[in-house]
Amino acid sequence: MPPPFRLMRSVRIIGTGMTRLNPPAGPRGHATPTQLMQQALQSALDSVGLDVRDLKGLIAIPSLAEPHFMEAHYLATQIGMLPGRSLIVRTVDTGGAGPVTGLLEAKRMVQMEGADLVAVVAGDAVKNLPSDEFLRRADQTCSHPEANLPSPVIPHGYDRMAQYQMQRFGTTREQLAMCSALMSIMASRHPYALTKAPRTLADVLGSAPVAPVTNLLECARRADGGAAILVASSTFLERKGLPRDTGTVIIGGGEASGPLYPAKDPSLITEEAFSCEEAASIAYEEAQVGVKDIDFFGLYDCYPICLIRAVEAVGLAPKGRGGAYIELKYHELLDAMRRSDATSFRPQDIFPVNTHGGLLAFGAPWEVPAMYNIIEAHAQLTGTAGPQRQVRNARRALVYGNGGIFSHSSIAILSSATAGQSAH
Ligand code: MLC
Repeated sequence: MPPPFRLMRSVRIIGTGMTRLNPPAGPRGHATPTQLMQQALQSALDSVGLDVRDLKGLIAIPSLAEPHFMEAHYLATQIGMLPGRSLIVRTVDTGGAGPVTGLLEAKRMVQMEGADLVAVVAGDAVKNLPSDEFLRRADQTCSHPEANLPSPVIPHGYDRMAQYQMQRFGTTREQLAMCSALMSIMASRHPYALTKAPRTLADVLGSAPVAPVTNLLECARRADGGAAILVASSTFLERKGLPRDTGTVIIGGGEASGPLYPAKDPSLITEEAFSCEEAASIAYEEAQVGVKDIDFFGLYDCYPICLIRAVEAVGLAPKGRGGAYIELKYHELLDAMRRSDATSFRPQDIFPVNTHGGLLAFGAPWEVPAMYNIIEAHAQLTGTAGPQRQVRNARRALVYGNGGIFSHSSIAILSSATAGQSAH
């Protein structure tokens, strides 16, 4: 007799795991990216009492410190998931957008390929690469004679986009720097964040120059770390006897692509170079929600211009006004900080964005950090972010990953299992 037909009601994140950032060296030295991936995956599986043998799919994001041919196959073989039957593993490379692309791909694998439990895993150890080796590898990624970007190539690439924003929309140098100060306030409230104390605008503007309008404290904070998320169908939950309201539901997603490197000069850059707005509109449309329905935003912020373009793309600020919006929120936060004590200060009420501190302040292990946006969103939607960071009544979240230099944007919209969206 065929098994009874069961409607798959939703696809959801059911567990997350992460290593500490910059974990101390063990007896055999610092953990490799593969070891960080394995530790994070194990902690995600442990969080819901599952085992590697429960996995039907695996998506891995390649690392910079120790890249492997077919990263997902390498990892799946290492952990004993392969060889096996009816398993599917894939490597996803959309740069820093990888974790969100991976999340959306995992949803498709659950819906279309019958893989009812899929892990998305990333890990890297770029902090422990010597600076010159890190730069040699990082410079190669987006370098091209046509782009004419000096080393460090990536900071200079984003700097050029920031100069475009300043020339075209009047964004100020201070507004760019405020992004870093804002993120440091958020990070100071997360126990795992590398940045432990808020920094001032003067700290940011006084840090070492890296490119014409970019200083050291405005660069993604290089780190080692691993992170993993588990994506499952509602039927998997039923089969395993897990509660029906476990996790957060993936209710929509969108992706869009831009060029790998910017035009030679800020005056030659056009709006098509940014892919975030398009990805956001696709995601909103699929989820049938708008910006007002979102309670928490996990926005990619490798450099200030990325955060400024993100607040515009998701609709928190009109086009061209992202810098002004950041300035407003920065001053509101400073006022609230002055007026309150450590327990009554709730920055998340004013700015429910990156409550963990983002790439600028939490820490950025190369292509891993969008994982932290997803993990923080999951914590917010399951009400487990803790009193320092919890957004009140968080029901829906938007997470954004960006790869290259605005070269790929992936956005997912998540809903708490109790927000009445389980029909998606
Ligand atoms: C660096 N430091 C910071 C910081 N950035 N501290 C606080 N906040 C930040 N945001 C600290 C470091 O921890 C270190 O302190 C010190 O400053 C020097 O940093 P460094 O990295 O060791 O210096 P150096 O080797 O000279 O390199 C500087 C740099 C490099 C700016 C060239 O850090 C860099 O390239 N960073 C950006 C990395 C990057 O581009 N990531 C990808 C983003 S793009 P201490 O105490 O530890 O010595 C993206 C898209 C994609 O995300 O697809 O990937």
